[in-house]
Amino acid sequence: MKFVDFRSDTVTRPTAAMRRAMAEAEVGDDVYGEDPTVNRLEERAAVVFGKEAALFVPTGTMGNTIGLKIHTEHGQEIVCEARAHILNYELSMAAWFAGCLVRPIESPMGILEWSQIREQIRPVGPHAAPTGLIEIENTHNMAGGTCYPQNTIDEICAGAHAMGLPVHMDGARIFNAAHATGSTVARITRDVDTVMFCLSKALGAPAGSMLVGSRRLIDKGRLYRKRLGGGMRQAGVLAAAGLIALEQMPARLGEDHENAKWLASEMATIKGIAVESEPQTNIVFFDVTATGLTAPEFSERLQERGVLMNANNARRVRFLTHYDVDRAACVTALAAVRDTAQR
Ligand code: TLP
Repeated sequence: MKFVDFRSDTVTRPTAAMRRAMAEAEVGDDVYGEDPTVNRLEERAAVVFGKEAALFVPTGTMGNTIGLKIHTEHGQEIVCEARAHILNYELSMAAWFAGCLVRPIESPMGILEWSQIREQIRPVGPHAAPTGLIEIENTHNMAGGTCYPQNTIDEICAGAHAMGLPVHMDGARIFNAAHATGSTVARITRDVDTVMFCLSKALGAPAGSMLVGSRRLIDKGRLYRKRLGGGMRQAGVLAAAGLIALEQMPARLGEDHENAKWLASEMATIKGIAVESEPQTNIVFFDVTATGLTAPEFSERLQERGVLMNANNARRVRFLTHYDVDRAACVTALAAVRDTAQR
């Protein structure tokens, strides 16, 4: 059976242009700093984000792991939203590598306000662990691809910096945020100290993420990348695809957002399906409880109809749009969801 795959935007396969660039990539040993394609990708990422330097890492998880580590000391706290990827989907790496405790704050749309964060910053004293870092996720995956308003980011950064605290952004899908808010990634991240973004999600590269920030922090991060086993040698074959992801793919994200909106709005008319919120970008959650099925059962039945969407818990199913699922794939998915809900 041929499947249409809405499980994640991580499932995209490299485009023909990416495969060509990979085959032709000029390479060297990146641990010696001698891979010209990796160097070009790092320079371009820094320019695109308006920051001093960037570091190519194999995964978003490694980018966040290094990002958290370079700002903190063991025994500190990291403030983030309760459904943050760093807290729930990275095998407790904040504790494992940075030696920090995460202080989560619940927010229905995944977006934190400075006032909420301010309340969770622990006073220095003999009892509380000191806060070492503020982390925000943009777009917020588990809240359904929601975007931070610019003034909220600016307020968080201003408030944090006034207290001597750095801000790290998990911007795995920051280009989706830029597209949806009509902004640029440079403006969105102007005041954050570091940002991690993924080449391998909506931008379609086969692998790779970037950590971007000041030269001092990125130089420090490079050593942690090596410690974590992320010194990849002739990584230019991957960076070549990453360059295409960075330069060419952001322009087409509107198509994914339109497809997500279309599919979500059509699904909302199906009895038993409760779409959680109108999509801002390419991530949608829907509750299937009223169909009488659990989310894993619903997901399994979709699979029998050639459609892949994963259950996130007992009640909610997630789908993501990306360049490997066009409108025709959305039509197929809609029919499968309708059929499954109505049986
Ligand atoms: N997200 C994956 C899964 O891990 C859930 C997905 O399918 O959405 N930050 C955010 C916001 C992410 O969504 C992800 C991956 C990461 C970091 C980690 O990136 P990778 O998978 O490259 O380590």
